[in-house]
Amino acid sequence: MSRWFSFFKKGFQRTSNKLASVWSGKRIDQDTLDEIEETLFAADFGVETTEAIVEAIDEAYRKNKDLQQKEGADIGKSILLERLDGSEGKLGENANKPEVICVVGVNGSGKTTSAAKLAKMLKDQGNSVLVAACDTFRAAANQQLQIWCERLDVPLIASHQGADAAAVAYDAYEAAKKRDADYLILDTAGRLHTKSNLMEELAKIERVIKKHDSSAPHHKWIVVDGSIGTNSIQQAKVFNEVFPLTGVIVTKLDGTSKGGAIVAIYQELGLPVYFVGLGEKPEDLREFDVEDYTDAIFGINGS
Ligand SMILES: Nc1nc2c(ncn2[C@@H]2O[C@H](COP(=O)(O)OP(=O)(O)OP(=O)(O)O)[C@@H](O)[C@H]2O)c(=O)[nH]1
Ligand SMILES: [Mg+2]
Repeated sequence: MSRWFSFFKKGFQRTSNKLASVWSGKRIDQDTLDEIEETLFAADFGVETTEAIVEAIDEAYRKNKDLQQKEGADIGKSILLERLDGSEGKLGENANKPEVICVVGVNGSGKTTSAAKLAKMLKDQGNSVLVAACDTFRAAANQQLQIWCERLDVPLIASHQGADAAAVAYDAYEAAKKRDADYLILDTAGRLHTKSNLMEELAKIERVIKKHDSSAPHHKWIVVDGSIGTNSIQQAKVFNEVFPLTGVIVTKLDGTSKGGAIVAIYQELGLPVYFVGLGEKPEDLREFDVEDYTDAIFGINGS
């Protein structure tokens, strides 16, 4: 079984089990097709992708009434793979010191948790990491990040509530430079793309970071709650128009998530998915792996 397969599988258990049970007879029939359609649609894949998969399996079925389930699953998987072509974000070799990652998004999407998990992952890989609490808006924000950073033994730069978020980012960059840090992660306050003063704050953070390094922030990732489907995709889309992004972290794919949001997010935004959140623990962040993801969706055992 491949590395992350079981994590993905755990994440989309509902969709995965449902599709696995669809393949309970040997051959595909009309009922199977209906159930695949229902399951994919309910799993937030969106109408277009759902139809494309069902039509492709249907076409193969009409040509071959003896079409086996495994063949049907393979057809579905190949369509997903096609649609996810280029969707894997790779952090790659660190070319900048510090490489600046800015996480943004609407309230409660999982920014702070993901920033902390990411700090842990990068630290575990041998990097020196600094985190900046640029959420100066919410009273408990600093404290939340402080608890995480203490737990993970990662240095944190923070200020007081109501402080200028861009000033925190500026100071954090200086501190990161001084420490020769490999990565600087900026956690920002949750905001709606419609709040222009808050969106301007992000632009300001970007401007002050650029005073230090004109190529920074090197990554501007939106953290999207993968369990709220089309709603979160629309939010991310407009966010990207106001504050252009370079990638996505999809969170909360454990629990109630149905998994399909990743495909819809990639199709709508065209931005690579770097990481996925599959729980609340520090280690519950994974690099996005298309093969494992599609296998898990189609209930195909990882190999
Ligand atoms: N199950 C699950 N919960 C998550 C995941 N990521 C974050 N959470 C939870 O979601 C809630 C919100 O997470 P935060 O990291 O505080 O979200 P945020 O985007 O920083 O929120 P604001 O700063 O208030 O906008 C917390 O209870 C987290 O534990 C995930 O991948 N899976
Ligand atoms: Mg937060």
